[in-house]
Amino acid sequence: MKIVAAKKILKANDQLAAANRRFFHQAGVFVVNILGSPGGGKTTLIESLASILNSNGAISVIEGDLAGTVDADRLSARGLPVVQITTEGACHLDANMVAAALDGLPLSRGGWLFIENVGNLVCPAGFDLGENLRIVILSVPEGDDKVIKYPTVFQSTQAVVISKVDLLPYFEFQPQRVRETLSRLNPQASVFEVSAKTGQGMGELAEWLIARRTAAACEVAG
Ligand SMILES: Nc1nc2c(ncn2[C@@H]2O[C@H](COP(=O)(O)OP(=O)(O)OP(=O)(O)O)[C@@H](O)[C@H]2O)c(=O)[nH]1
Ligand SMILES: [Mg+2]
Repeated sequence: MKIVAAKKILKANDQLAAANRRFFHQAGVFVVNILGSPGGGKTTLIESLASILNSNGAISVIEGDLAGTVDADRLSARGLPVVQITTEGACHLDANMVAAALDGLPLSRGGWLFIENVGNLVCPAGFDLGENLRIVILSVPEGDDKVIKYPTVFQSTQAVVISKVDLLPYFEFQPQRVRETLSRLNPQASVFEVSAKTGQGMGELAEWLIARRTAAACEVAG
């Protein structure tokens, strides 16, 4: 019987992710991997960020879904260059899929690549795609206990975006609980409270992304 250890698969993924990272660096593109549950607001966040960041570099998108092209069609209708990866059942993107999607995707020096991962709070956590940073979205209707229940993904991220805060009056979600749990689990992570519907907090998130991109460019130059 042949047994392939998960560790080996992850090691192979890490090598491909490193190659992606070199490619992105040479192309001068800043890459953001967006994780979160199904329906948490990933595509809506990309739409909102695209309208705020468009004067700060061109934006391209890779969309990951099990099936269909709904999200890619949405973003394409807004004029964004987008490639859809249909994973055909796989619950996460991997570095190999991203490398394949890059063929034919226009990328601009000084621009952004947003990767919308498959909606899932578990599987995507262990797969580096070669991104500069990760964002995990936690929407208000999901509940403020998700950081406790799904620690791996929240440990792996540079920022947690509490989304749909316009719905806070209707749910027993306390952002402070998320902040407290994160302060023990991943104290380095930045936390944002946003509503892509009303625009609340979106400017702050965009400013943070721009600052992270500038810091990454300085690190390379230094
Ligand atoms: N009230 C409110 N609704 C939102 C907000 N952001 C997204 N939504 C709604 O939440 C639903 C899901 O949003 P999407 O952006 O499609 O979520 P997603 O994470 O991309 O979903 P999948 O790709 O299917 O995993 C849609 O009906 C959105 O209109 C928000 O800030 N406030
Ligand atoms: Mg989506």
